[in-house]
Amino acid sequence: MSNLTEQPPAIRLEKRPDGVGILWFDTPESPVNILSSRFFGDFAAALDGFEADPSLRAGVLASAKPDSFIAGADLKQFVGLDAAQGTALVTEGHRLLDRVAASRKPIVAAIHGVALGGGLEVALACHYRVASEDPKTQLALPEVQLGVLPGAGGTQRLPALIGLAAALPAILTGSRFKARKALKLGLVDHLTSPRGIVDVAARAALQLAEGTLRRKPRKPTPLDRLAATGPGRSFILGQARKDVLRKTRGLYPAPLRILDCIEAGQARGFRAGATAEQQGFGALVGDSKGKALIKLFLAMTDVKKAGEHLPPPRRVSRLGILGAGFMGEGIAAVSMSQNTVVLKDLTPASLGKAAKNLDAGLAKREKSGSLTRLERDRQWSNLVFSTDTQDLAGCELVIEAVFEKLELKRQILADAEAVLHPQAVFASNTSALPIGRIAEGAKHPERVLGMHYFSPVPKMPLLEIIVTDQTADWALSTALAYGVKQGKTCIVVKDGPGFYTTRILAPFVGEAMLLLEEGADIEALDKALKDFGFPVGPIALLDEVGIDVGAHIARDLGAAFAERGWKTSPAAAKLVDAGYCGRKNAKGFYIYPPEKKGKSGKKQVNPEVYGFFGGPARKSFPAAEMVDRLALLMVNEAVRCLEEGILGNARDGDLGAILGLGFPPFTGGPFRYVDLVGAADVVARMERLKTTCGDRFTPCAMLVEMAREGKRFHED
Ligand code: T1G
Repeated sequence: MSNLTEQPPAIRLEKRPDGVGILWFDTPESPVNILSSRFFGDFAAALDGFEADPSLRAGVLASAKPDSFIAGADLKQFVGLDAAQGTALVTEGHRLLDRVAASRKPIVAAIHGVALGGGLEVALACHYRVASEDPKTQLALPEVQLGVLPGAGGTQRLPALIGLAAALPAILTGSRFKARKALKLGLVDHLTSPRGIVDVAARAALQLAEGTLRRKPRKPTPLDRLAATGPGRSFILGQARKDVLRKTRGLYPAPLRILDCIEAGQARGFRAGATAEQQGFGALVGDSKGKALIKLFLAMTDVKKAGEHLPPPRRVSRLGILGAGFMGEGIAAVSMSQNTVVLKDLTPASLGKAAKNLDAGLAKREKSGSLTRLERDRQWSNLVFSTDTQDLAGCELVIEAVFEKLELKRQILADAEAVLHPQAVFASNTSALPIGRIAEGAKHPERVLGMHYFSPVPKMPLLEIIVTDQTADWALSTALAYGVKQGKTCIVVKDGPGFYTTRILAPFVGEAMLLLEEGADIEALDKALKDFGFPVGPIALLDEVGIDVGAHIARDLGAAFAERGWKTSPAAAKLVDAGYCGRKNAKGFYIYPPEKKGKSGKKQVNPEVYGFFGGPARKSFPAAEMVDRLALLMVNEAVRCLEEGILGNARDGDLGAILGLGFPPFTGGPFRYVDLVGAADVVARMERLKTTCGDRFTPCAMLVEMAREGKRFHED
């Protein structure tokens, strides 16, 4: 990385003979344009040149990067900021963009590729926006997902441009808009092809300067008319606030701050809104929750490079998937855009069901405009449905997703090895069976590893890749590269009972069972963990995953870790014997009312299950105790996985727990949580529980050492 003085400016001004000045964004030494503090100086200088030059009548903001406009503010810079520094940074951003907005010479944004966060705010300050009709072009204000808010005018300019009703969900969810949708919303004014976009923008800029082009006013919607009245506006903002509190349980300050900014601007004008934004941004970027979410994003991009030290991956042009059940079908859904997918199962019936669901998924995406008809047909034509193992020939990667039976998986591997090239990778999607045991007897154990996806596969971002001490680096490299291509965040862990994710989830769910045995109430228990920040309570989670799966894992892992005082409630096994598998057979801890208009009604506790936990009489437990008993067991087991080398580093541990198991993202994950509250505090709370609940709350050696020496898992 050369030092700043040697680097070329991040923005340069090109003066065209037609009187248009092109301001080219080109962040040095970065694949994407990012708005760092250095950017401000360069932008101001370029604007000075543009404004001062009488030969220039209009301007265009464009990116010199191949496929991205601007990816927003420099998130790496945010990590070290306190509240005052955060406010100062965005106040300078406001000053710059106010210059753009106030420029007497019209400035047009030429948007090809992503325009995210501050990148979209730069475009919002312009007088006209031209975008390329290309799948790479995506516009969004994703700041809320990072625990902050749009700090460069977005909370004011977006509602002004597309109306309050359309802007609220866009800013409160951070959802991305493709070009056609952006045009429909009035977020951009004109679509064109990527190639000539700068010339099209230049022409528009000159027409604006000559007054021969005006932005077409957006046709107000009924909600816009409602929002145009004081009472209507308060109603809309009030509803939005209720919605945010219901969804976030008040655990995420950013969306509430966003509403404060919008309200201030709507009620007292742009300047008041802008000031609220600058203060709000500072408060959020200085807060531990904002920092944890920004570090989570940086960890997710960082882990993409995890395979750099490995041999080059084999390109996968043909993927085999064994088992067309819910998981197999989901893996096909995230792979069929990449290459040929051979989905194999025993019977045409099970293949037919998967085919129907995959086709319905494609149709839904075409209907939502996220997929063209052409692209839909292309992906469908990549699917091969087969009952013949011979069709696996030529696959560079095969993933099995059949029932969790060791003997069955070994047989499947043997059958596949009979037709696969020795350099083809065989992966198991088992969630707990040790990979080494599946590979016993394999002709080429070096090609065997685990690729543990999470349900539902298209939605869950994590892929846990498990290696045995025999797995070859080329096999790992191939699986890792393919997981990233599927859009997954991949962590690599060592083989062992339950690997990392299932191993830390088992004591968490196991403790919930023990609490029910001690008389805890199902709803109170689930509510306590959701109030702590988990998206789903442990009992509802067990109903979703399957009580049979939970009982299976509890038995296997219980045996593996019994010597450490792991205590397993026999109730789950008894429930399974009595036919309770959870939501999948509508016989579980909750009763789920039938869906109405695609919406599922409020579930009710199934009182029958209390018969397996000492009867209907329940007693209340302090929420904090229930949270500690479950969350601290998960945290302790996570640290133990690092101690034993199952995990390579704390970053992967945090990613795995958040993206795979829903550990509260605003804590940063189990390791950052320990850093946040202090290892000494965690050890003290565990020691207290050990005296009342038993040895399973013995803090692991690494945690005790961290507490003794005041160490942290993360330097930043
Ligand atoms: N800041 C710093 N680095 C960034 C960055 C950013 N905003 N975006 C990307 N990078 C780096 C990334 O770390 C990696 O670096 C390299 O670029 C390639 O990224 C004031 C407050 C743009 C869609 O949330 O979604 O603006 O590892 O591997 O898969 O209101 O990155 O090579 O050293 O991800 O092609 C809002 C975040 C900021 C967008 C590209 N912006 N970025 O994806 O490549 S908040 C975002 C992305 C803000 C203002 C506020 C993606 C991408 P390295 P990559 P990719």
